Amino acid sequence: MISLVAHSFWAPGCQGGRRSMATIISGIKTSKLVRERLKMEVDKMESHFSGFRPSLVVLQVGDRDDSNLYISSKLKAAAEIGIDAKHVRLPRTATQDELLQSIMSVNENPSVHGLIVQLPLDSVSPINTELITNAVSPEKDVDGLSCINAGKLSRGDLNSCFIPCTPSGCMELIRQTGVSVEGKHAVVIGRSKIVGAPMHDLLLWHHATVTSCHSKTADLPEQVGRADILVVGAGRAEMVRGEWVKQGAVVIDCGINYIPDATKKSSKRVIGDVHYTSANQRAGFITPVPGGVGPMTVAMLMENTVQSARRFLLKMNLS
Ligand code: NAP
Ligand code: LUD
Repeated sequence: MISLVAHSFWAPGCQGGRRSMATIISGIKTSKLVRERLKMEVDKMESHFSGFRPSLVVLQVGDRDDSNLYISSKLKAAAEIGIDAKHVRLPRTATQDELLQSIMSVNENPSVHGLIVQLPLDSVSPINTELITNAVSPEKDVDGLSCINAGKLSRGDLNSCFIPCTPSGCMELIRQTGVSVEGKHAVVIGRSKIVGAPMHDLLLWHHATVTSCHSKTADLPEQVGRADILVVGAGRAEMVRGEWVKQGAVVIDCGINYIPDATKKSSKRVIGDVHYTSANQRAGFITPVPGGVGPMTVAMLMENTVQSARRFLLKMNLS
């Protein structure tokens, strides 16, 4: 395995002398490696199966700035790899029935292998998000958010499901550290369907002992202090303080929080859920924000789409 972790410098000024800072796990480098590998595979598919390409549809309702940014990264990655990606945007006035109709038409189109509905839905009419994520055919659910895929993951049936992209990207980053997950104590902060819950399941089935924390957890600093591997997805800017972190831990920060910054052209910048500078002095490995988990989410969506295309070829008896 090629290690893409970058050793940072020694920090002066700590009491008792110099203290080692954490090794930074680069999501930019790791995601590039994944995308390069996928491009080679897609090139092969194309030449073996007369122009066949994996295909992805990204459905969006409305026009949120953050969704627009994430979707444009997904379309760019797809184009580079050779995945045929289509962006379908419904207006904010779209109804639940209209969105369901769009999903059904993609479900029924055999030339599309992957379908995601970018969340949150930016709609003026009431839409049941759970109903929407479950309307996506499980065979095309490359976000892994349907009950069928989530259920398989929770039972450890990892090879027959789609694993949600952010937790899958986190596992890839943990793999980069060379730290084995088996037998470790992992702590996950957050229990959402897209980050925390599937992250718990993935770590569990990679044989960690897992503690799930959430907004009602009474003793968060204490729980964090027990983690050999810490994954944070709470949506609370810099909530996890460096002092809580166990010396040498692997710290994976999924948080994406926009804060005002007058020095930026956009007047804002993005920070994580972990207080990076203090955690950097305790952790063994740490992901930055930006440049950590975010680019991996995009790369793992590409991975799932190629996997879906692979399964399609197998089903057609073509591969
Ligand atoms: P979410 O649906 O709002 O879930 C947040 C979770 O964190 C909930 O389970 C909540 O607990 C828990 N939580 C909130 N405040 C807490 C606190 N003070 N202490 C302990 N737990 C707390 O958010 P999400 O969709 O999972 O996203 C989480 C973060 O990850 C956000 O910053 C989001 O932008 C980011 N994200 C990043 C990526 C990426 O690719 N980098 C992908 C997805 C999400 P309860 O269940 O009790 O409410
Ligand atoms: N909905 C996602 N909603 C939001 N950051 C993403 C994301 C790329 N159905 C569905 O794409 O997987 C999803 N499926 N999500 N997200 C968040 C979540 C969804 C978040 C960040 C990034 C995708 C990303 O590339 C960069 C980084 O962290 O370096 C740039 C961050 C910035 O704003 O500058």
